[in-house]
Amino acid sequence: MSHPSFVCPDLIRQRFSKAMSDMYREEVPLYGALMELVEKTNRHVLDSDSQIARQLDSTGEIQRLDLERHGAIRVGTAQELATLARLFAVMGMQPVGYYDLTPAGVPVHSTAFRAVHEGALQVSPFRVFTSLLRLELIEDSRLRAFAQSVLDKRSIFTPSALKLIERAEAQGGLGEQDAQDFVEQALETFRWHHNATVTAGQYQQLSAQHRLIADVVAFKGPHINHLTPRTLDIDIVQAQMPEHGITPKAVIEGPPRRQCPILLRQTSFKALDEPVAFADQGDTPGSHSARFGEIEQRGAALTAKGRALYDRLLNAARDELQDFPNEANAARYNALMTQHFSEFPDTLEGMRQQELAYFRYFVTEKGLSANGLCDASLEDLLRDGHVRMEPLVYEDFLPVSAAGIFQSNLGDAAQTHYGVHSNRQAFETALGRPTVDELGLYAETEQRSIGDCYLALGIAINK
Ligand code: OOG
Ligand code: NI
Repeated sequence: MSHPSFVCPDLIRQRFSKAMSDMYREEVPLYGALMELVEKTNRHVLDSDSQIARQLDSTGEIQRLDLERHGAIRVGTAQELATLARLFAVMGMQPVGYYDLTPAGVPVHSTAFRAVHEGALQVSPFRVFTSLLRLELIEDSRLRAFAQSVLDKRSIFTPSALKLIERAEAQGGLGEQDAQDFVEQALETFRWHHNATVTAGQYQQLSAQHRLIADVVAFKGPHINHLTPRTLDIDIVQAQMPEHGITPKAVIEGPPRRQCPILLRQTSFKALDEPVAFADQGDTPGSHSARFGEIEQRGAALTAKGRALYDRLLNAARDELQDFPNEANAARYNALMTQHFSEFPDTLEGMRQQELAYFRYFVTEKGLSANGLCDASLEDLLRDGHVRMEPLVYEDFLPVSAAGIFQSNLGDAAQTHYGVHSNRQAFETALGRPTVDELGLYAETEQRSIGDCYLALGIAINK
């Protein structure tokens, strides 16, 4: 039992997510413009589609929609990653999933820090996609040693943040004043730094190896590189971005548009060129681009079987395209995706019957007033309208999409091929703990909702 005067970690996360959004809005005004466009679109969808409005209302998602966002950061060393895991743990966030981006030519592997229980996600679904640079992929051993020495010298956490993390671990939580200080101090880690820690020449060398390496190594800390609001209709936002002075990437990543959205669809606008001061250049501004904007639309979480089908159809469409999606082939890519995904059932019932997605079940009024249900199966309850279902929201990320988002910001010139294999074990060693299996979390949430229905209807759970 945690101490009664401790602030609930979910509330610390909620406050932190708001503080991060306020900071980013101030630093990157285009993020504010994107937020406004997303809010307007969401209002339009809710006003014009009563079914979506009803669905979001019944799952409670309507209350978290405006709070919902994810961010992304990139770190350079095992120690930075392990300390971040401790910092996020203070806010009730655990590393969920392992994403290897090297097959797509991006020298990082990643996880997403997020809340794991549906109750906690409801308070704040804030997630941070966190990548660890794989320095071992720098071929030039002198440059590798240089990068390592620069990273070893920096400390990305304030002394007070470290103290508060230790206190939270020792006490099992933080009181009100400590929680406020923690949010303020933790925010410092993610702030943009105008001053680079390397000279212009060193920056060029790192950047020539891979632009991402320069982004991680040349600065004081892992600046948040985007914050992504959740939209209810990504195609509308993509189409309207240019009118709002925002240029989107060529294609929307993830599955095509469907009646029943699945997984995650994402689009972004290109990273901005921003002035920075290199260590040897005094006031002569250099420039660096890292920060961009992104929006996402979330759909149903898929089971392992559903995910395998998704991966197969995505690969088939991409194989047929024979190229990375880009401006020139965008229309063909979209057509191929729609064509291949026609094989994926596009009704909730179809997805449930084929066990492609996870669901949450709710007792209906009719169920509550019915008698003699003690022998009913879930099938019976659904058929007779005693229970209804909504898909579980996908709370995670997609490696192919993430690589597409990275690439669109690095420029096509950055397409490198690495011969190495994914190394979850090395990542988890760096992290200091295993990553959580996301499918297990969805399965538990689904089971809990079935258990709640049985309880409400007086059905023995182990029948
Ligand atoms: C992360 C890119 C991936 C997503 O939403 O898939 C990502 C990064 O650029 O650091 O944010
Ligand atoms: Ni993102």
